[in-house]
Amino acid sequence: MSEHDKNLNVTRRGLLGATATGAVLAGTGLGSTLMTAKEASAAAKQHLEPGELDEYYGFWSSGQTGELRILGVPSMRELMRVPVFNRCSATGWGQTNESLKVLTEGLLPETKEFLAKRGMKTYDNGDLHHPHMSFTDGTYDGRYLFMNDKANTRVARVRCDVMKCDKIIEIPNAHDIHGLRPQKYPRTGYVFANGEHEAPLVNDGSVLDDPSQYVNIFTAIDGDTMEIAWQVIVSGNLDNTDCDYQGKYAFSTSYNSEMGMNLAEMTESEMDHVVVFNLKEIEAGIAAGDYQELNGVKVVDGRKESGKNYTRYIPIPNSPHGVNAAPDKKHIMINGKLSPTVSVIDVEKVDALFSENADPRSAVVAEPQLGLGPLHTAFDGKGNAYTTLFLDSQVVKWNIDAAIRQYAGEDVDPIVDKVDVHYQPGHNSTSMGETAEADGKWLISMNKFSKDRFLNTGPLKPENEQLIDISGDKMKVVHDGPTFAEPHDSIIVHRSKVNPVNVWDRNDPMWEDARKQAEADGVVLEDGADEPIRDGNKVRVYMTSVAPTFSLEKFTVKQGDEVTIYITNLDDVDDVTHGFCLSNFGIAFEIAPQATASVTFTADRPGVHWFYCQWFCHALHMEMRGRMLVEPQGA
Ligand code: RUQ
Ligand code: CUA
Repeated sequence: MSEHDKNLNVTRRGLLGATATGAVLAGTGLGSTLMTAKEASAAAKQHLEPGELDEYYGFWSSGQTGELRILGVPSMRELMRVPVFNRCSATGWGQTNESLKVLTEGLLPETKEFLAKRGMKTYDNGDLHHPHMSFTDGTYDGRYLFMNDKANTRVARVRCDVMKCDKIIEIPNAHDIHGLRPQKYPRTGYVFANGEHEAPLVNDGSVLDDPSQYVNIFTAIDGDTMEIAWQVIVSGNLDNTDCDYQGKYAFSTSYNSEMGMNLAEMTESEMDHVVVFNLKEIEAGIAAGDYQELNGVKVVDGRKESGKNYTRYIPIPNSPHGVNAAPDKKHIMINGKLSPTVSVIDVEKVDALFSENADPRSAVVAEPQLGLGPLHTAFDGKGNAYTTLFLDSQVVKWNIDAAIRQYAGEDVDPIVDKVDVHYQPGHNSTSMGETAEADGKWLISMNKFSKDRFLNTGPLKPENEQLIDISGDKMKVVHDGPTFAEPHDSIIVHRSKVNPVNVWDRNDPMWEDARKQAEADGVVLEDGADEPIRDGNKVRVYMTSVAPTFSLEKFTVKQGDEVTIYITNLDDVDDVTHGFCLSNFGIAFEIAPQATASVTFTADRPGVHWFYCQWFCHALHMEMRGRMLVEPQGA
């Protein structure tokens, strides 16, 4: 750390107070520091020459933007945006029939009804916090990515072969899905999802101010079918979650064990808790019929007073937030947030919690004091943990074994190193760090504020994700990366685990409905049809595309017709994606090589309307266009 950095650090701490606002103010106006020679040489490892490929895929959530992002690590180049809960102008996500099917089929009937009254088919916003890959035997298997939507209580899945979302489900009974993790062992299996906000179990408007009728719901989803396996009612709210490497337990933090309804009530007690879910007991309870059925889901009672072995509650100071399983397959870190500590749970001591009169704290084997505002912890696979300190604007590296020995009474300091980050970090992630194959090369600190780190963009500023080289004893910040809302969480996956295709398989289930409709119309999607097919006031137009032409240069429909346009992209060359944009109809979407995509709309504007290709595909891309004639009503 340079002298200048040290001073900044002191200033920031001095001004801090114990509030986020204090820290925010303290960060304002701090100038960027020049890179030292040492830092510059570390940065050289991070820099890739043009054409060089990254060693890792980074899968990023985008918070309130609602999409998934793919970055290359360590270059931090943004490679792709995968729309999930949001609407996307470029790909037509939220508009094509194929995407609308994904976005609507998993909604609850009452939600569909509620949205229909507002003239909507689905939500068009989301709050995507936590993207995580499916596991087999404790490491990533490259099948799926799962992610939550806090805004509208949904869970989505993205297929890693095509990097498109193929399932979205709304979670009944729960409210506002926050923490989410896939089962690590033997495989995923379950995807665990926390409902963060407590609500009356029967939420029909008759209860407001009786907290005793409020509950929180933990959900296990079957990651293969994307159906809900079971739910558990818990005491207190639920924040983040993770699970062990044994396939026995899941752990969820609760910052509102008080079940308070406002800030003062929520932060009242010094101790909150982490809920331990006993998967075998829950499965056995369901098999034995010990559940109530709510909105078609089997729900067991795991509240403190239930007297059941479905859950245990381990007291943790104070409004704990992140939960992170260490790659040693033994330790689970519970990040204290308002407490300067991380509580370390030994999974081998969890079995004993389910025996009678067990001390619920007996599974805690360390609780190191790390600094102010510990939120999330990542790992290097070499016995060290890296915890973000929101209030201190630092990442602290600490040794797990030393922390355990200190807790047992030995005079050791577990803290190995601290580095300033800019500013106020939330999540962090390390290369392969949430798997048993953590490799200790890179750490991303996802910072909630960038302040002065970039050119000023006005009152709304980007966030800042920083890349930190953790291969040595000392951490080195080697890259600042501005991100639009927001680098909430990420995972860093070695590229050997991920193997996307270059062109779609013509048999892909994504456009199953189009295939069936074409069959019924006696059309082969790959051939298209010379004329629109009329079926009452429904008209279906089948087109193909080969750069730089659509198979139809014009077609005619009548005003008021419900028109569906199917386009099959016959190009099977890497990267020749076409687009279909129907101007002044608000219609635009992507058709990647060998894909079929479709859209349905009402032809309510008479006249000639050009459709054109909106993804640059060819030297004659501008000429890749055609006309739709809408004959006026009565003509
Ligand atoms: S939570 S900043 Cu939404 Cu991931 Cu910890
Ligand atoms: Cu096809 Cu541009």
